[in-house]
Amino acid sequence: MPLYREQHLQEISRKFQIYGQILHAEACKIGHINETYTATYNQGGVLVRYIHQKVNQTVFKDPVAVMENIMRVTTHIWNKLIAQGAREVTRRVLTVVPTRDGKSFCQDGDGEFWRTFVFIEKVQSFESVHTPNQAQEAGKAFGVFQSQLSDLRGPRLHETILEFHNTRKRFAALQDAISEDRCNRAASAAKEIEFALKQEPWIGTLLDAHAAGRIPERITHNDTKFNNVMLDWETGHAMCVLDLDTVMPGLVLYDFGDMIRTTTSPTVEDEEDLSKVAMQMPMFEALARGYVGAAAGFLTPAEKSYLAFSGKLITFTIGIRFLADYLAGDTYFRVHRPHHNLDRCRTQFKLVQSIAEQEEAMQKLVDSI
Ligand code: GN1
Ligand code: MG
Repeated sequence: MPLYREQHLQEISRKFQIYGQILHAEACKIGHINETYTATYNQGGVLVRYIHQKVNQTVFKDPVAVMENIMRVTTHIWNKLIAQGAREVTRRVLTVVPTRDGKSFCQDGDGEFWRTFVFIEKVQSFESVHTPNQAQEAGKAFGVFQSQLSDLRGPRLHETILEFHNTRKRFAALQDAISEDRCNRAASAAKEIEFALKQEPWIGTLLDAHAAGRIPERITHNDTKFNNVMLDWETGHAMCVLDLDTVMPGLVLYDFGDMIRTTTSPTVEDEEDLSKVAMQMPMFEALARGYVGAAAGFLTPAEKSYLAFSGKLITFTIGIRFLADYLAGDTYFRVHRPHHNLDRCRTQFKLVQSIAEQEEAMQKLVDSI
């Protein structure tokens, strides 16, 4: 990390209620949106780590609302775990470290928002799934998370990104990006554009089911990527889910769909060898068993009937977001190589096809659980 960053981070760190001396910090490369650092402190002679994170305000226009949601959600889960007599609570739910004046975030001289979390030790996350057991743990972790929040009282959580998973809106944004073709990239994505536009007939399925009152709004995570699940080093059990910026009102299907997207193919999100990208039934079975088992207390038959479909829908939705961002010049998702967003889009579309081919069998399996 460049020195000026380290100095800046030292200043930031002093604003939080951390009673140790910062030794060093490393940038964490995971995540396409926020800037994240792992910082090591000497606290009473013991090395203790914290996460410092700068919120991307281009994406999150109202960071105060984001932090209000996060505080309500983490406090609720924390209280629940304590009441259950759970051990290692700070490894089971994210813990926000307050600033010295008791706030959940601070602002630096440039108006940037920073927050700090307790670093969870002896866990790891993965960019792709290696075993059905991991898929099952992911399903269980997000099912438990939704279940823990099913009795959160008080006002509706803030919608921190409006219409986040609204596929019709995302589709319209793609159409705009195609007609603008700001970077003259449409020709290089002609096949992907053609594929995307052909899918229009089914993109509103969940929006319509919700509007007709068939599926309810709940509190959902909305970014249930496998790499947001922390698995214990020793047991392999899911300990905690991360990245709570988009916890807000949503459909459980959006969460399950993103789990299908990120746990059922053995590949990473930007895999370039498309022959490797495929929805694998044993992974899906494990995922569905983990999720349905944990969500059984609240999941309705109508919600269950869309579980397989949700994988196709969310994978498609993220695919068109990558495509639209590619066409617009990579302004939203951080990229690490030329055409990165196009590669990501291709991987998603290959997976959409693979899910579509197996959708019926996937739903049959869900129905049997
Ligand atoms: C972004 O924060 P990160 O990188 O996990 C994005 C998600 C996408 C994901 C695709 C706020 O998540 O919606 O599914 O990239 N988050 C936001 O990898 O847009
Ligand atoms: Mg995220």
